Amino acid sequence: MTWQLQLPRGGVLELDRRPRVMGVLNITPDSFSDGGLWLTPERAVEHGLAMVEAGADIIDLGAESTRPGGGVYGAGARELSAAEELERLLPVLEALRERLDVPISVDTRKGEVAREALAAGADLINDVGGLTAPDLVAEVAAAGCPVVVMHSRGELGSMQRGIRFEDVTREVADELAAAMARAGEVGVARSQIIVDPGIGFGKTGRQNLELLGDLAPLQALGRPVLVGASRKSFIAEVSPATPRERLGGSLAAVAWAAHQGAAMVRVHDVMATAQFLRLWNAIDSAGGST
Ligand code: HH2
Repeated sequence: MTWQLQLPRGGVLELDRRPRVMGVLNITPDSFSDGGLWLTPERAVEHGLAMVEAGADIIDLGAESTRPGGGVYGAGARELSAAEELERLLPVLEALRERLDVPISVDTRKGEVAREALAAGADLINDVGGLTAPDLVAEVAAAGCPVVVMHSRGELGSMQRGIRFEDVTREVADELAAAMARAGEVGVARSQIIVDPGIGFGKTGRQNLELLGDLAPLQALGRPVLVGASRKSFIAEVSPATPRERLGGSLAAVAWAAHQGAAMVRVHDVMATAQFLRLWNAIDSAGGST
């Protein structure tokens, strides 16, 4: 199975069931694992270039943390105005665009930020709101760009409280299907959508594990699947560790994603993940029967 997503600047993002590496670049003071590290534009650009050098196929740029509140992450992230988000984002995006050929995705929940980012050379929009914000959906439809539709329920500030799923894999897939259908009605082409189960967004640790262990209902939607489990706290629930000590657990999640044919993994540790996947693929090509 291969997918060809049309990029707004021309060209195609080709995906298949061997995961591409999406490197996380958070230009935020408050992200849970790398907040504050790449806050100056110079350091952010340097880190973006280094991730591509280390094997990233795509860079995901985020200027607003989406850390959920009400649970393991304390009070959660502070919500930014579109102007504040753009002020952080644009200098880094513009500098990276000049120097990078790989697709650049922008992680935002705001239509205005999506519009300005696409005008400044972003290739796709990563929406952790799951296409629920009408202004963002309208911008994505107007641009015709690829979009990551991540599953989440409720508001970031409260989504870790009162979590209820009867059958998490089935319900996440059904809710993503409904989001795609709603977006389709206002002009977002299904052929431009990447789906994401939203690991850590309004789910318990156990539910995150169940989602990672069974991507089949998501694959059945017929769209490429992106998995973002890197350094998340459910890893520490199984094996206690600080965010930066969670590489082993993050790679276990990448292994399960690769085994089930995910098209992309969103990670902080690009070099280790790229090496892991190269070996995975080499063993597979040599006749491994996983
Ligand atoms: N997770 C985070 C942010 N954006 N986007 C997608 N598509 N999938 C994810 O799983 C996902 C995401 C949270 O991780 P991070 O960016 O490291 O932290 P923060 O939100 O605190 O900036």
